[in-house]
Amino acid sequence: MEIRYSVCPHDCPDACAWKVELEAGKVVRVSGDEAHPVTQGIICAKARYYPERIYGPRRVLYPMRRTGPKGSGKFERIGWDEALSEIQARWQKLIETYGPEAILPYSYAGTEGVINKAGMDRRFFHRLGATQLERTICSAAGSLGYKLAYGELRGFDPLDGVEAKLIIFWGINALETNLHQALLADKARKKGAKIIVIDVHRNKTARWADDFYLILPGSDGALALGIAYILLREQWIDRDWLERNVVGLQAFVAETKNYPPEKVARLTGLTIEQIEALARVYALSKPSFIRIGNGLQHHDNGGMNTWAISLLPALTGAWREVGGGALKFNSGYFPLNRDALERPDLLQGSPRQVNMIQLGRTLTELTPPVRSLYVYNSNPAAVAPEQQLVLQGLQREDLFTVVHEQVWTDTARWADLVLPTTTSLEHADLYVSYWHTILQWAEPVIPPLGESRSNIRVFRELAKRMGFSDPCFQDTTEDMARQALATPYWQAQGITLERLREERFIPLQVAKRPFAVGKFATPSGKIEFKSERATQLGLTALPSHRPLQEGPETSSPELPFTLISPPNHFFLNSTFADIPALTTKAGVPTVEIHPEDAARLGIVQGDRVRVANSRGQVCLRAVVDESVLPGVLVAPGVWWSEFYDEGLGINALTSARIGDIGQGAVFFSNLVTVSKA
Ligand SMILES: Nc1nc2c(c(=O)[nH]1)N[C@H]1C(S)=C(S)[C@@H](COP(=O)(O)OP(=O)(O)OC[C@H]3O[C@@H](n4cnc5c(=O)[nH]c(N)nc54)[C@H](O)[C@@H]3O)O[C@H]1N2
Ligand SMILES: Nc1nc2c(c(=O)[nH]1)N[C@H]1C(S)=C(S)[C@@H](COP(=O)(O)OP(=O)(O)OC[C@H]3O[C@@H](n4cnc5c(=O)[nH]c(N)nc54)[C@H](O)[C@@H]3O)O[C@H]1N2
Ligand SMILES: [Mo]
Repeated sequence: MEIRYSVCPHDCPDACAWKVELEAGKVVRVSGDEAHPVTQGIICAKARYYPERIYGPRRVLYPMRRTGPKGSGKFERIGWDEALSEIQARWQKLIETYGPEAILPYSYAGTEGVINKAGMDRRFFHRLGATQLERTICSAAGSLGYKLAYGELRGFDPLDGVEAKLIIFWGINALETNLHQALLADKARKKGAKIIVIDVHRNKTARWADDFYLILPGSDGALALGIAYILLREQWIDRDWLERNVVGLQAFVAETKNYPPEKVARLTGLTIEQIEALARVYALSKPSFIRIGNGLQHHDNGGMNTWAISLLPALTGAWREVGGGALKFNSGYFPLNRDALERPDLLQGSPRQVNMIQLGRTLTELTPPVRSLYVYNSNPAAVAPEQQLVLQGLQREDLFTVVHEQVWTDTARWADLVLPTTTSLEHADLYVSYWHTILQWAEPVIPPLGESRSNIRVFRELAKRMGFSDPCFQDTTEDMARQALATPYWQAQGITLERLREERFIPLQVAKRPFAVGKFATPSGKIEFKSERATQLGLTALPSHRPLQEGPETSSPELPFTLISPPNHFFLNSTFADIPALTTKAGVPTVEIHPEDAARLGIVQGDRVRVANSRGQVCLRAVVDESVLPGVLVAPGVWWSEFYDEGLGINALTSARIGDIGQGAVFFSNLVTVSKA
């Protein structure tokens, strides 16, 4: 038995430190590293199945070439040399005939390892001049909304949150999506803190909280403004702090007059008493913090609503105290030298850009067409909206698709070439978190399985074949880690690769009260209650409630339900949905429906129901429960297509429409009908 250490690479805020047990050179157990200040020996239910992920039957082990029709699943094993030569030959021909924009890279955060997520790949596609991908599928709108207020994406160190006396989980299902935030909140609760959840779904976090506010989708901005109305009416604000730190307050105060409790009750589905109680407990508990989630911003008005919520801790002066304020993301604390990693200077000219959310439209409608798609770190056949269009695109015989994957995903099935990649236990990488503030480094724990090769290695080899001579295309992982760490930012002073190797994880220097003395990265240098930038982005200059394009205020007898499809407890986006032990625990794809709606439609518990709109239809099992409001449906999880009765997944129903700011996704602003199947 041998013990080694690693880091969980998945797209999750917790970025856990792993203890990995090996027997005869094989990984037999993955658990939490007790020494890591945030992980504290605890990891989620998913990661514990890592040995099955590494050694499971779904693992891609060799380069494979398609032999049958697209999507038939017929492939033959080929060598790396052959695979890389084929890519080079086909791309060179495409470039000669159509130019490099005929090629589209498609990736997201399959790994959060800095080097394998966005490094050599970016250099390669910059130099190639390929069509550029706007990577906005996850959190673009909310991140920009938060930045409208504070200018950058940082809050406080979550470890300091244990000092709080009130914690609001707003549009975040922390118990399932940010486990260690829930564990820290529990510590605060033991010291007397109260936990409140504001959500459209009585999820696990809501059931565990002290108080729960079940609101209508897309009504968060109205609720935040309604709370502000009461804080101002009662003078529960920190005048002195506000005077020094914010701009636009007067105009904001006038705007909140449009959000009296009666109106906010109508918009949110809450009672006036509930809104009054929420404002009171928020104002009078100190310190208080709001953990702002990703769920609430997957809407047409997600950027605006995040901005509105972000302003509440400024009104009460919550930032004055340790553990007070807000936490959206902390990516802004990691001062890596991204330019050195990604080398945007290699880009000549300005290739066209396409939004990753609109992959389906891109593959079926864009002219001149994309003729080759290179997918890595993502499973778009499952996760991207307008799934029918995505699949239609992937079926195109004239599209040369390469998928670099660890496992045989839905997307891999449609590829011309499938290339095997290493897992994080088989390659080295540097890890940041978008929530905690600890930098980590992991060495490989086992050799690569089969013939798998890491992202950095494959892009290095492709660069060589394409004749790219810039020395940066020969950089190793270690070279790139050093380049990333060579930054002038004070938070990273003294952090070297050598130290990281020695210590595995190093906390950044983060102020205890980061915004106590205001110096904000906004245009005005203050927290912006009124924002010029917002108007440039197409919003109103002051936060306001805007109805969803597809939501409760626009529903009709033809499309009466707003469908929410948040992450599943047992999967990480679509990752892990291939592990039998986890899919068994997860059961089958379900949809939660309010008892009144179910009764009206003659639907009972466990019925097969058809959820549909103009984009597609999906068969799900009904769960009749007051976990949702009337008119709202919740279908948790992005499953692989084989788990859905008719093969189409939840994203057959979601729109590739772009949200209010940041070109973000509107996964949860979707109207549907439901009927017994
Ligand atoms: N187990 C697990 N963990 C994960 C993931 C996973 O797939 N599985 N995915 C990871 C990724 S990539 C991300 S981005 C994060 C996301 O994690 P979170 O930040 O928790 O976001 P979601 O789970 O998308 O949504 C959170 C909650 O918002 C609710 N919601 C939807 N619409 C609204 C609304 O209009 N208002 C309010 N107040 N609430 C609303 C949803 O019902 C859900 O309960 O989780 C990460 N962690
Ligand atoms: N309906 C609905 N759809 C959603 C969401 C939702 O809540 N509801 N959530 C959205 C959100 S927030 C997000 S972030 C996206 C996430 O969408 P994706 O980024 O596509 O996430 P995953 O489904 O986890 O797919 C990641 C893939 O990367 C692969 N991978 C992991 N490590 C490596 C590596 O080192 N190299 C290579 N080449 N591949 C690797 C994994 O095997 C996995 O198949 O989904 C979005 N889609
Ligand atoms: Mo995400």
